[in-house]
Amino acid sequence: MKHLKLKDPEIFGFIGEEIKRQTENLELIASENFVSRAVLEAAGSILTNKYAEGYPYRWSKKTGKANYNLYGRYYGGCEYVDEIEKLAIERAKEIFGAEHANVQPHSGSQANMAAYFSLIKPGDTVLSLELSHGGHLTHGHPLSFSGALYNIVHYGVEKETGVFDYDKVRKLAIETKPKLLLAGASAYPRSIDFKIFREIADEVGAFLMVDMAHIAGLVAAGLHQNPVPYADIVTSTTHKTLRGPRSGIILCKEKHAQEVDRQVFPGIQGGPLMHIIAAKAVAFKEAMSDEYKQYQKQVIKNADTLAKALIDNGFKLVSGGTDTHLLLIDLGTEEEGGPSGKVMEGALDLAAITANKNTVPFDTRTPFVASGIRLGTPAVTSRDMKESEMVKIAGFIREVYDNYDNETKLSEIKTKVNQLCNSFPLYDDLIKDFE
Ligand code: DSN
Repeated sequence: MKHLKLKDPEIFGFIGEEIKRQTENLELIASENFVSRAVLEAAGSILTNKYAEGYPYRWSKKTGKANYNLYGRYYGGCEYVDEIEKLAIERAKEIFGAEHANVQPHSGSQANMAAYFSLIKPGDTVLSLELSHGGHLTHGHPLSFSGALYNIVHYGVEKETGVFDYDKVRKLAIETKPKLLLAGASAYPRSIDFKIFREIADEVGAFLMVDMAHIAGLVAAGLHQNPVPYADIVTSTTHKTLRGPRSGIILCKEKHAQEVDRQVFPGIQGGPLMHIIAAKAVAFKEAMSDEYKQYQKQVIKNADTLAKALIDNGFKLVSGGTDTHLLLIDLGTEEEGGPSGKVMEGALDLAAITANKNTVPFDTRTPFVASGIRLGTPAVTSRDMKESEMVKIAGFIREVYDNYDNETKLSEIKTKVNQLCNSFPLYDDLIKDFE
């Protein structure tokens, strides 16, 4: 980092502060993770200099297939980035058993936009999970392109159980006849049965799209049902459980492949981020290893242990626990007293615990205040924390809850949290650049 330090000490300084924050604080945001040094090196490489609009193949008019022997770029000098993108594509296909992979989406939102544009037309009906029940902005929120362009109908979870009643989803699908049924969530702690979603889609003649952003790493390790065999199109981010760089990906059936490619480029995006595609390829290689499978098993074990320990500490969890990497504390209504999600998030921050406020199903507070805290174990597991640390973390969270308006106490908890983090080193050699 010597060049950055010299040329731009302000940015250098803030990166230094951020690395300190990431290493000394307890990262419990369910959608965040720590990438490997190899992924980081690829993401920070000279590949950022290269324009490569197009694809490392062309769709052959004769066979209707993608042909790696036909030049598909709009710029010269792509011979090496072609090889990189091909590796990313082939590895993604192998991991998830997909017929086609587009590794160019810059983000999950852009992947979702390309999926919608490939399958349906503005004004068509989409049936998806309500945001406050665990869905996502791009699954039809009025402020997102998805809500603005399509006729959105939502299904939700059951008040008593916090999980889907698939029969109710089916009934709603029969009543509303969506063109697109969307499965996938950003705050749903339980596993999802994509086979049932496929059956419902078939019953009403809808396409099935799955956004597996949160669970992609678990799917890659064979620890969650794989949506790829069931869905027309599967989208994902690559930086959550999957532990790659901040980006997106689309997997689909061959019959949708050309249209998906067209929608990503030139439909939505321009030049692909080749440094990030290289980092995705590296992450995909890591995802094929035994070590990665062990890591994902530990993510789930840790989430389960954290859930049980939180319950032992008196917390209520949406759906009573988790099957995945994610859990959702229900802090109760305003009338019941206690901190809101917003207040609890702030108190956790003061204790060096990073998490996010989240609405819970049937929340009576606004999303900006919210009645829940969403937690996840991918990041703490990447720094090698195990079950005994999860029990300690649940204890810290209880202490924060009991002292949410006591800054002195929160500062004492912070010291203990920092100590715990310091005994699980992260990016040690990188930190040296900033000392
Ligand atoms: N913002 C992501 C999450 O935290 O789940 C979803 O895009």
